[in-house]
Amino acid sequence: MTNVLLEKKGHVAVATINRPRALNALNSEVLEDLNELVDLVNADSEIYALVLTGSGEKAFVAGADIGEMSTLTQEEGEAFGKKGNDVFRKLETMPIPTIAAVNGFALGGGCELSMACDIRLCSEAAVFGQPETGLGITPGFGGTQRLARLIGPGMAKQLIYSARNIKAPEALRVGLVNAVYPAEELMPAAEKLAATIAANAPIAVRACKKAINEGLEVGMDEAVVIEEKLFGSCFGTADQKEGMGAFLEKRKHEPYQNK
Ligand code: CO8
Repeated sequence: MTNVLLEKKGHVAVATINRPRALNALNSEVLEDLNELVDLVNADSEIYALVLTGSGEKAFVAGADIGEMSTLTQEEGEAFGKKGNDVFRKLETMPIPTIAAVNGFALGGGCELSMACDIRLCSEAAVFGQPETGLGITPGFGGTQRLARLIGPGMAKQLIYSARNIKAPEALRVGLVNAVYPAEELMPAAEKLAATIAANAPIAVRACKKAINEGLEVGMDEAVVIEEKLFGSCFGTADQKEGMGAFLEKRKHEPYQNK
């Protein structure tokens, strides 16, 4: 995995997309490394939350690699879109929570990558956008779908049709990011949030992610049943017993054991 760096800090993993000479643009190799990253993190039961960022001062990810895409045939274009979609869907459905720390340009595939994470925080220098129609293509790594779900179809259509980039304050206003930080405060804030999440009962946190993600795909009658089952499953865990026991005994709970 040469294009993605992985560091563990307690129960938090920090992954950095590391192709700074091309502003971390997503070529096939980077997509393969992202795929491997998800496998590695999923296989490590000690990791409870993941922060994803980009290397360098300028970019989170400046998009899919335009050089690699420029000569694709129709079939190859569809296959490249599927390759990205498969990786992003795998990231989106990872059991643990994911936070995108957007430290600069998040354009095209970069904006799409951030949207495949659960939470987006960004620096004041961040720029988001789906510039694809200006390049003669549609967003191809889930942008038409996730942007519309995140910020509503009206604003998503405006941004995608116009190919207009937006800066951090506007991204905050439209609900694309949860918070904006000065550049030097972004990673500490993202890691602090990840550590806060990681200190809660991991099985319960994972159940919440599953309930929200799966519930959003179905009608409310089915959605509440998804929640009921996951809620019920928590009562089979040692962490639930410790968490509620500690409350009733008026003491701080022991660190959760992920069981
Ligand atoms: N792909 C390949 N190389 C890139 C990309 C990219 N997306 N973005 C930047 N680079 C490279 C530049 O070519 C340059 O390389 P070099 O030094 O060898 O010339 C290097 O990174 C630095 O970039 P700039 O010199 O352009 O830096 P600036 O600070 O002047 O500009 C920008 C920064 C504004 C981010 C500018 O680089 C830019 O506009 N980049 C392209 C942004 C873009 O349009 N992204 C969307 C791409 S399309 C997409 O993501 C579709 C996703 C779905 C695909 C589905 C396919 C089927």
